[in-house]
Amino acid sequence: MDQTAFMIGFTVMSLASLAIYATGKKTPPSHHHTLLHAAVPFIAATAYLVMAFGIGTLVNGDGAATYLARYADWTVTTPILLSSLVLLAFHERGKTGEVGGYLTAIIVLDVLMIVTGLVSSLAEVPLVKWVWYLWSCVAFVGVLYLLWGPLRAMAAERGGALGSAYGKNVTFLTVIWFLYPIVFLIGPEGLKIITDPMSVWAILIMDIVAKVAYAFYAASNLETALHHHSRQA
Ligand code: RET
Repeated sequence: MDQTAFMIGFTVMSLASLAIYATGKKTPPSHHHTLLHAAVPFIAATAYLVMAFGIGTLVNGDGAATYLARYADWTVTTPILLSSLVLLAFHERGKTGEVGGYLTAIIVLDVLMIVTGLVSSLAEVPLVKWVWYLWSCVAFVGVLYLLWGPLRAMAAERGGALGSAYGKNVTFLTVIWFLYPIVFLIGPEGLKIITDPMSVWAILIMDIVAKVAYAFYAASNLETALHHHSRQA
C-alpha cells in the first residue's frame, strides 16, 4: 500500500522536476526561480525512492513509523521554497547583508522546525513528544512571522504587481504548509487517529501541491507581475 504511494511519489516528482524546468523561464530575472522550483521535486523524487526501498524507516515501540527520508527531504526542500519567496520579496534590490540576513533567519527557523518535528516523531514518552511538537510549532510561528510581517512589507514597497504576486504566493504556501502539523498531529506519529497508509497518501498529495502545483502557480504569478512591472517602469 505504502509502496504504491512511494513509487507514485517518485514518478510524479521526477516528471514534475523536468516539466518545471522545461516550461520555466531561462532568462533573468526569473531564471533562478525556475532552478529553485525544479530542484525541489528532484530532491523529493530521491526521498520517495529511498522510502520505496524501505531504507531509513524506523518503527518505534508502539508500531509508529518514522520515515527519515521524508525529514531529510523537508530539511532541504522547505528552505529552497522559502528562499524563492524571500528573493521575490526583495526582487532585484536590497543590500546583500539585508537579503542574506533574512535568508539565514528564515532558513534557521525552518530547519529547526523540521528537526524538532523529527525529534517529536522519534520520542516515545507522550510528554516529551508534545514538548518537541510545541517547540517545532514555535519555530513555524517564527517562519510565518517573517513571511507575513517584514517580508510582506518589503514586497509591498516594491509596488502593486510584485506586492500582489508575493501576497498570492505566501497565501498559497501558508495554507498548504498548515496541513503538515495537522496530519502529524492526527497521524501515527501523534494521536494515531488516522492510519499509516492514510497519512502516507495524505502527505503524498500535500507534497505534490506544495512542491509541484505551487511551482507552476508561483511562476505564473511572477511572470504576470514582471509583465506589469516592466510596463510601469
Ligand atoms: C511538523 C511536525 C511538528 C510541528 C510542525 C511540523 C511542520 C512541518 C511543515 C512541513 C512542510 C513541508 C513541506 C514539504 C514540501 O516541500 C514537522 C510536521 C509545525 C510545515 C512544505
